[in-house]
Amino acid sequence: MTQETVKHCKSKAFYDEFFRKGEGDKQTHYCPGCGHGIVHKLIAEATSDLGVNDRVVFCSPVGCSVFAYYYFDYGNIQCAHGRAPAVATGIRRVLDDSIVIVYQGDGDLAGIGMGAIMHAANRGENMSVFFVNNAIYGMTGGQMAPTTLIGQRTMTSPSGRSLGNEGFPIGMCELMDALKTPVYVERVSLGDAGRVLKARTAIRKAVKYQNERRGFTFVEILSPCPVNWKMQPEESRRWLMENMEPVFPVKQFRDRAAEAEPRAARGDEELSDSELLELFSSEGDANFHTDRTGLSDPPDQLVKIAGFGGQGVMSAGILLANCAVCEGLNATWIPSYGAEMRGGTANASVIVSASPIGNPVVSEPNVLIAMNLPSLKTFEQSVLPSGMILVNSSLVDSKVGRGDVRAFYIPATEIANKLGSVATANVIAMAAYACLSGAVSPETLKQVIPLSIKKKNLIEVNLAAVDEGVKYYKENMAGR
Ligand SMILES: Cc1ncc(C[n+]2csc(CCOP(=O)(O)OP(=O)(O)O)c2C)c(N)n1
Ligand code: SF4
Repeated sequence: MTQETVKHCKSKAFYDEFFRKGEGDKQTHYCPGCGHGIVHKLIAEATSDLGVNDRVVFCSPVGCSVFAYYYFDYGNIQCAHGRAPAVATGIRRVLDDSIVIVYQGDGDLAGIGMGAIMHAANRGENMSVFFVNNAIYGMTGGQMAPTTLIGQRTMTSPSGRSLGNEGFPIGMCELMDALKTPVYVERVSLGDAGRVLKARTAIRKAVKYQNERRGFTFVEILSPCPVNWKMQPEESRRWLMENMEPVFPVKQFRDRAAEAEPRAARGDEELSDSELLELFSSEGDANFHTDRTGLSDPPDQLVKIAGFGGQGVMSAGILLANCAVCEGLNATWIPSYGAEMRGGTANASVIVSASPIGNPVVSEPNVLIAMNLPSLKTFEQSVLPSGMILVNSSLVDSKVGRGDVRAFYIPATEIANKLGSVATANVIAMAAYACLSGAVSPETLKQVIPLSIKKKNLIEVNLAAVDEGVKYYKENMAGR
């Protein structure tokens, strides 16, 4: 009788070697007896066996598994605490072929990230979530988590979690099961070898269903944290089975994969550029492109438009971005609001470029449009040398202090008042900027305004504001 050889080998999803800084550079960073390592292994085996390793984007949490990227030969994104499901949503929707793995602890998922996970589940995002529940905040030294058991002692519940003060531990699978959308929800345990095998099956299913585009899958894994539970590894396994499992029943809550229609590939739902513009404009008919034939591409415009709330800096930014898109350029716009609803400071960052834009953040603008004094003071020093600063001189009585930038002044609020609508100061400044920079043409501004402005009775005055801005440019700035 020949004896079958059992060969244990490293999953292809793991790096051949991992390097950590300092002492212990060849050991994993997990404590002896920790469950994270086992979960890593089960995930690695699942993706390897399904042949999807090169498509995996692993969304790491903040928690002990923050360093997951040391071990996996996957794409990895380190997500802000609790936000992995939101990050994963973005990845999954943009990289249609990706396999997105969300890996979170109980503090991360059920504490700070409760909103993100519930909404991702409710939307039915096609992703696999692995929720490692060790009933405590491991990384930060053992504080109480949403899943800490009644009576369990932690750093922040030294006399034990109390029902009266902190309520019951939260059952995440039970919450998932209350939603209509998730396709697969199961709770497993790492209490002993048999349970680990069941966890293996559950993890495989979750990845497989995602690969088949079935929808949202959620596996909660009850996992020991011997160090913060202040136990030896073996004792922690027993404690897990005897104390955690009665509170968090180990079972399959649902498996609706067979009935779930595979999600459509991304291309089927995509909108065309003109449909997108239509969607974001008030009226609709945005199906035009200004002809840039014969015009050279403008240099990249990194624009900061700043003023107080109510001055229309956000809408000026949107206007500029829409104009750029209509001219066949690329554009991004991101708002930044002060805490006040009105009267506070606000600024919009806009990038206009003939090339694809990788990062919409404008920390060093080459154009600053300062609609009030605090904006000039805040952003003047951030402008790149040789950049441009356009100041609303109606509200800013000081001059630009820097000698290495081009400074222009326009009494935008005064001109707007003469037109009968102070709210058009933003458009007047924008028209002057368009002339100064050549980034977009004033004609495009006039085409986009009727689409951007919701109140129809304000269209005429805003079109007149473009003319006024151009006029002021010609009379006072041209040729400088
Ligand atoms: C915004 C923010 N708040 C708080 C923290 C501190 N913090 C780091 S990890 C963590 C909790 C980790 O616990 P858990 O998610 O259960 O993972 P574990 O370490 O047990 O695997 C907290 C509160 C942080 N890094 N960022
Ligand atoms: S503190 Fe707990 S969860 Fe973190 S590595 Fe150690 S045993 Fe694992």
